[in-house]
Amino acid sequence: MQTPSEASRVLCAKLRSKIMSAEEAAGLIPSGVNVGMSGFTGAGYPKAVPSALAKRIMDANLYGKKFKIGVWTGASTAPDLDGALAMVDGVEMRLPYQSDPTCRKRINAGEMEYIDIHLSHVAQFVWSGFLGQLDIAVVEVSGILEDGRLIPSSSIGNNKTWLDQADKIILEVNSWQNPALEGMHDIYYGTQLPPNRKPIPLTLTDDRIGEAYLRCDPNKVIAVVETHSPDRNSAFSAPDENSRKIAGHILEFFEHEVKKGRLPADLLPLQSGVGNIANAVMAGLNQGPFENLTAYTEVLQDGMLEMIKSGKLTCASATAFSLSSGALAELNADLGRYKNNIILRPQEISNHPEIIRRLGVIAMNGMIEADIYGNVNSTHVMGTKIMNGIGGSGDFARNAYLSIFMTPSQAKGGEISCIVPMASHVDHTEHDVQILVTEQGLADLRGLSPKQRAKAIIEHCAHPHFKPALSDYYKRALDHSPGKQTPHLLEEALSWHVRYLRQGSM
Ligand code: 0RQ
Repeated sequence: MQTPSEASRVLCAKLRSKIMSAEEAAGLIPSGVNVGMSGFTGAGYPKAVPSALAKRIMDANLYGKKFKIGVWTGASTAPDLDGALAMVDGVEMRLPYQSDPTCRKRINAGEMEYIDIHLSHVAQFVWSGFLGQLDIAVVEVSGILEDGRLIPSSSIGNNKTWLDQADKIILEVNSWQNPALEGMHDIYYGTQLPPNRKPIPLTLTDDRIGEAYLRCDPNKVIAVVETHSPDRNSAFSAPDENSRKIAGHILEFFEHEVKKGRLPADLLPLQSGVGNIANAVMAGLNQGPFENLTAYTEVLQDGMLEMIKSGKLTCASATAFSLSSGALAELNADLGRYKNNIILRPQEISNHPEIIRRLGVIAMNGMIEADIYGNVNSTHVMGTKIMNGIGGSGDFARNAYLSIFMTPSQAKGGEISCIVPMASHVDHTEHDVQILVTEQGLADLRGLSPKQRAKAIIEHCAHPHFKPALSDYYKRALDHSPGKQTPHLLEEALSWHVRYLRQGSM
């Protein structure tokens, strides 16, 4: 046990008595358990216990002992969690999302099991027992109140569920996190399982429907670890030519929809995926004509912060931050001001289908490839290798008012066409994809049949280098396909991928 420092943020006497080192806390996690860790896109993940556990696993391995755990999180974490545990081959099962290079390598080598789950599904899967027992929660918080309630950190993710469902709890109290985070969160405790489920009373992006603190049974807490470490930064490059063109097509489309009366002048709540293209769209909106915008999304990136600063975005609801070091420093320097505009919620609420449908969210997400009919692959390179995971893209795409997917038209220096005859893996079916955008243009697929979609996608989205071959495939499919609803030449449909795997070019 350790004595708390004078500036300790652990104000609850019962929990103060459980303060110990990360190594001691890691010693309480045995092999074979399922551990629910905090963390979402590099924000609010535990900074000390996972690394200490990785060290312990490495020591066990040296003595020839197998030591593996199940790791459940909100979404992606950081090298000192996913990276450290994957490095020592300490993860038996990973869910529901990762973006770590070492983790990805293990998964694609068949050394780590991975379940890629819609982020809104995770909590209810655990409440319902679909994933087995959650043994231990390891959750970062930014403080503990005298009565034992927890001040959440820079992400909420699945923390409410982990604290509620786990048999035992380890808390990391990170004094690096800004104390002004207190009051920014909205934790809704009204969710029920069917048949007792009630409507979620959230009708506007900035509605607060819950509490500012996480509840926690102090009797379940087996360790409290004090840390002082920054969140992982998400580096962003300045928008490149392609990202700017994609953003331009989307802005033009919004203006057209407003003119047609299909979108209000202040648009509808925006959801934006992670990555440079998403950030470029936000940068475009920040320069554009739209005012009084709101965001109902899962991660808050640099672009959205800029829009809050400029006054274009009046409210952003999310479950986590995902900021570059510069933006993070800026946020922390003035968090009190941003607090009026930002609400962090549990991911089962930030990504809830009922709310996304009710608010009429405009969903904008990245993709790996789309086929000529608009089926989208967000997760698997060449159909078999995982990149990251579906994340929240499916929660938003299926339930959005407008579902937009975007990508440069080519990858790997032009060797790969991101528009292919048949998607090598499908995360979002043609039914969930309304608008496709590349730097070449935008295909509005609403109200089009599969054959009409194919023509629009090839014409507006394909790169000129691949357009003739795609048109030729489609024409021959139209002539020779046994069914004319969604024409394909099955023996040829995936030949582009096979060619790339064999020759390094599609
Ligand atoms: O590879 O890293 O080796 O250079 O894929 O591609 O163009 O940098 O795009 O960073 O926006 O990521 C779909 C992966 C796009 C992301 C995906 C290669 C390319 C590069 C990355 P390198 P870019 P982005 C909310 C929503 C699912 C989760 C989601 C994603 C790398 O958007 O993970 O939407 N989405 N969540 O070279 C082979 C192709 C390729 C390709 C690109 N057709 N074939 N490789 N690449 N296209 C957030 C959360 O859920 C938390």
